[in-house]
Amino acid sequence: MILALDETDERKALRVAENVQDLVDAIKINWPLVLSTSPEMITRLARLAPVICDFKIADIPNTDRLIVEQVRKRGASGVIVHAFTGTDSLRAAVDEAGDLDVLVVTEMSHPGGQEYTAPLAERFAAMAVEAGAAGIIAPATRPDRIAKMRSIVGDLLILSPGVGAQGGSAFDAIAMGADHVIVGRSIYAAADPREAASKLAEEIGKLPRRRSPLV
Ligand code: NUP
Repeated sequence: MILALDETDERKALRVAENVQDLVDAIKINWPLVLSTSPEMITRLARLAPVICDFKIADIPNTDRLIVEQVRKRGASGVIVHAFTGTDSLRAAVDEAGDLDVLVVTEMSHPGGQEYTAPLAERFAAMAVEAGAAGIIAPATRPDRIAKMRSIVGDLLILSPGVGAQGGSAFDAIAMGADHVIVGRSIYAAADPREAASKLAEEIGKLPRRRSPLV
């Protein structure tokens, strides 16, 4: 399970991270937390757990490369990149990544994800394999699509957001082939984040684990 820490209050964010760090495989951070605090947050959180920077990088190869370099230097373990910018951009990100896991967005979990990302998701997944990415992001809100993506990406990591607040089930996502679920509001906005994380861990703990923990 991966915590999506979109909490914009720095103290609360750190409190939640410290509270659940032993229950999660990684902490994913996105623009809300980085912009409300500072990029230094990447390094601070990396002392607690592996950090995935969900910056959804989507630019020309040179800019992608420069962003990945900064993420890597700050101590992150993974970075999320879009595929729609094309093979050259994706390859530039992977080439710069080194030990950093590049995770490629396929089909997005929200309803709008069905408009533009879903029709191209199979191609994005194949691009991730060809570019040498570490894994993909696939929607827990549509678990059948996780199974489809698994048939394309083989052993690559599949991380699935959309659990809880967006309506998806952690159990179903893992049962359909995800390696990790990504959970934000259902944990960090819960009255008791640790209890919420424990319940989810218990739910998915009933399933056989496909692989060892992330990074
Ligand atoms: O398709 C995606 N859906 C999604 O929700 C790709 C993502 N990276 N995310 C991210 O996962 C989203 O930006 C947020 O950080 C997290 C889900 O949060 P929540 O809905 O569990 O609060």
